[in-house]
Amino acid sequence: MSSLETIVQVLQQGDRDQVRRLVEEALDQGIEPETILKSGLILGMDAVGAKFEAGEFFIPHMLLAARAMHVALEVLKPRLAESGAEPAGRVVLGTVKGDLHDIGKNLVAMMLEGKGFEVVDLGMDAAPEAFVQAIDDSIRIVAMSALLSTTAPFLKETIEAIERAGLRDRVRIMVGGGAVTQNYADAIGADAYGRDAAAAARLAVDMVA
Ligand code: B1M
Repeated sequence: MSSLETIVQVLQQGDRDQVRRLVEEALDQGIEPETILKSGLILGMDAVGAKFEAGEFFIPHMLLAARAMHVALEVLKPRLAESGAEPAGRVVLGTVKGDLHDIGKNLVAMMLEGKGFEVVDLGMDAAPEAFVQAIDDSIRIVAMSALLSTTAPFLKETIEAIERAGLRDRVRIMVGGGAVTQNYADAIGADAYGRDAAAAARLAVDMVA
């Protein structure tokens, strides 16, 4: 089994120490951090999601895998975020109300920081009012993540709250996450849809260019 295939397997078992060791080894072998992320860690999380859907895994399995994923991302963080970029602006980022998935959001934060953005991270379960309150004169972009079909409507509610507060013209709004598509983003009046964290960072750079 290749080292990436082993990461896919061990992440599903939620073994933090093993995952950390395997990610460090993969880096030592010269495997690109983005490859470790996409072909190891994210594939592992997808497998966890598929097993949950099939009734083979339950919430504790997802939590253990998420904890292992957090540890792995800490190892990858310095390598993923190629630093040295000039300050590019400030971004408010959060996972929307009712949604407790933060791994994708954290990845987006890392990639944005790598492009020189300062990220105001509202965490997960961030209410529309929290986004509105975080928008000050320095904020150029509002970025929101939603993983559940039940929480995706809060993307729209947050955009509407920003409109009601008279702030819509001041910021560009980007959305993403498993519950979101380009069509959905267009329908709710977002300015951009990020397919993944790297795309989100590229879009953010374009937005402030
Ligand atoms: Co949940 N969960 N979960 N879960 N969970 C999913 C999302 C699910 C798809 C699993 C499944 O059934 N296949 C399913 C959602 C189905 C749906 O609504 N369509 C689901 C469910 C149903 C639930 C609960 C309702 C289960 C229950 O209680 N019965 C519950 C809801 C809790 C809540 O939020 N209120 C729940 C709970 C949890 C845990 C808390 C146990 C845990 C999260 C822990 C944590 O995040 N700290 C968890 C996990 C781990 C998952 C899976 C297995 C993995 C999520 C993940 O981190 N993926 C997930 C299945 C899956 O996604 N395959 C699942 C890796 C991460 C890198 O991907 O976040 O998609 P992702 O981010 C991607 C892109 O989406 C994008 O960039 C990243 C890649 O570079 N992206 C953006 C994300 N945000 C972006 C923002 C952008 C741009 C791009 O611009 C701003």
